[in-house]
Amino acid sequence: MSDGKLVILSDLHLWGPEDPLYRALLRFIDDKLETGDKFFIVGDLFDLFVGNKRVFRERFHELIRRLRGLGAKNVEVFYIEGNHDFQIESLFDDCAHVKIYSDVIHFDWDGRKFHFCHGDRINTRDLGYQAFRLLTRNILVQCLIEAIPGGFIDRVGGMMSKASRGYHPDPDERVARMFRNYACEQISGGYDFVIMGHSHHLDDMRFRVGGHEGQYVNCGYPRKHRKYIELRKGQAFFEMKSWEDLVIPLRPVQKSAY
Ligand SMILES: [Mn+2]
Repeated sequence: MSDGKLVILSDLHLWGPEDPLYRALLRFIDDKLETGDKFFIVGDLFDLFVGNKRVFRERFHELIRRLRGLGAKNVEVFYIEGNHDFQIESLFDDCAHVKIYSDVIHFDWDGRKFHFCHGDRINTRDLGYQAFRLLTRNILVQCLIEAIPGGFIDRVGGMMSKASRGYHPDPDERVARMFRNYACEQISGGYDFVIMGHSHHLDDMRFRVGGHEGQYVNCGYPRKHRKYIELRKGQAFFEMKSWEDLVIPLRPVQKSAY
């Protein structure tokens, strides 16, 4: 019997039902999540899911059904949109147990303070991306995304996603440092835990600021690192756990895409 735990995943970049990681995630949801758990998806669950479009709903219907079904198990789902999956809030409109966030989650649990965000706003030097984010989160463009046929978004987004894979071959140290600095700032501001994704850099660090110790975790790129993050009630820090049944051959095309 579980007291309820926090389970964290991000950056799966699922590309479809044939993706072995997709099958593994369905098993993960069935096996690892128990009554009272809170399941946090910290962005980029999908390699492409923009707008609540039928083409994406159909492609990922089994996963959507699983997430919807978690309500019956009393598992809450907190979904932070990433830069590959956004404007999806209406997908779970009718599910009280699934909450979608477009930016940061400030969360209190078991007497501790948590700061969750995908992390795509941290690298402010990536001006191209910051402009893209500003553009896509603009109300006019949002209306446009509503109106554009899903098939078109799928084609253009699919091409952009492939291009970004070549563009960011590997997570770089400089970006990892920016994320750690950001986490440290949040911890000095009073947070006990900072949880992010996006950088694809597996991280587990503790910062002590003026007698207050906090932890920064990032589950990296599960396709490569095969980790997820968990915190049980009463546990002092998050634990990086191995995703035992996740054996996925890394193909060049799946290399990395923030
Ligand atoms: Mn990302």
